[in-house]
Amino acid sequence: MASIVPSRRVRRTPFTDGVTAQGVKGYTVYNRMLLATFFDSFHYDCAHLKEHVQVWDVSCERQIAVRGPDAKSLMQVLTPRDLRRMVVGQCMYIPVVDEQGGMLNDPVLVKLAEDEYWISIADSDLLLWVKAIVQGYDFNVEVWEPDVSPLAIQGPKADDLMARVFGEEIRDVRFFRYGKFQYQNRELVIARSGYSKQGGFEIYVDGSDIGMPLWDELFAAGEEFNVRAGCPNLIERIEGGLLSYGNDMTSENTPYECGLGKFCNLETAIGSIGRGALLPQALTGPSQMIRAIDIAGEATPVSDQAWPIVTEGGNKIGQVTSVTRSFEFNTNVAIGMVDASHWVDGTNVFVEAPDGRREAVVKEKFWI
Ligand code: THG
Repeated sequence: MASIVPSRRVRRTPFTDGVTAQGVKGYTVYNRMLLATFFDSFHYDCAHLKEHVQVWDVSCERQIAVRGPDAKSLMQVLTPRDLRRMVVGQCMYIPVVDEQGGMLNDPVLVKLAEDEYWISIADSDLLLWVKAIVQGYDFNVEVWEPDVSPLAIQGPKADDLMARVFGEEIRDVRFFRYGKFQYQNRELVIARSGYSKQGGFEIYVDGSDIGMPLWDELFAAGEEFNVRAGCPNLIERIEGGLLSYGNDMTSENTPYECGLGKFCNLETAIGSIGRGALLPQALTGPSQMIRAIDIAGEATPVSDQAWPIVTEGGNKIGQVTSVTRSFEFNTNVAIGMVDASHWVDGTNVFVEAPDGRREAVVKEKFWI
């Protein structure tokens, strides 16, 4: 495929010079911003991620800042997840749905203060929705996109690298909690989170001006840990079942279909948008659900189209939404949406790949 031509519409990040210098080979666009897709190859990047440590420019995980007396009420209107027990210093993965219960986004919510949050969004224009809800409900809050760019440090050596730069206390940060750490006289929010199953942190870099100095310091300190530039890795995220908004689910899907029912508390999330629409499905369960799909045969190509999942007789019973070759598991790993009739673990199905029909198995557990 041809390259992405630079333009002001496709925003660069505070780390783009660093990403370029590290030899990025592929880009995608996410929240109208550059996001690297690979540096060496998906395979090499994946193997390195599982063994060492990587620095990821995930600036495209833009923040929606919400501050004011009604911030807490606003957030509970925006998500069917019960936020009453969320404390300052905590992060939560929250479904955000429309009035029909359709997924609008699956952000990480960061609670900065009783009256202040960051919504760390996936790839959809959630800022418009939040601003409109604030207007419609007449909430007393400010809503804006701050100059905050997440930098993820992922991999088994992430703690060692981060301790070098931010001190030993970084090791005490618990999963989906954050601490505040000093860097160049600025307080940075650093959470133990990130879009991989290999462990690590996300630094919410507050101010573009400190972006490259921090990037360079991480690479200098990481030399002995074999640090490399990386990015959310297609293989590892499918093996781990990490969902990609726009790929694995859209506003056509409910959180129950996405396996995010555990993040919906309809009994207590009173007043949340979409609650009424979701109630029946909360009782009966969805009619289709996201599943791991193990696809036989030669290495599949990556794809920008959903591949039908069919029965032997050719009836469509689902679709593959993300797929790639896994070298660790020596098979084609995929995420798909599968009808209730075929979603039980171990069900044999067929996938209509571009190069022909393949045997596949539906799995209830992902590979990692
Ligand atoms: N970090 C931050 N912002 C983000 C992402 C992120 N915004 C966009 C996108 N990623 C949002 N989507 C996800 C999807 C999965 C997870 C986080 C954000 C995730 N899931 C864990 C899992 O499934 O194992 C844990 C979820 C939980 O138990 O709460 O981490 O990556 N800042």
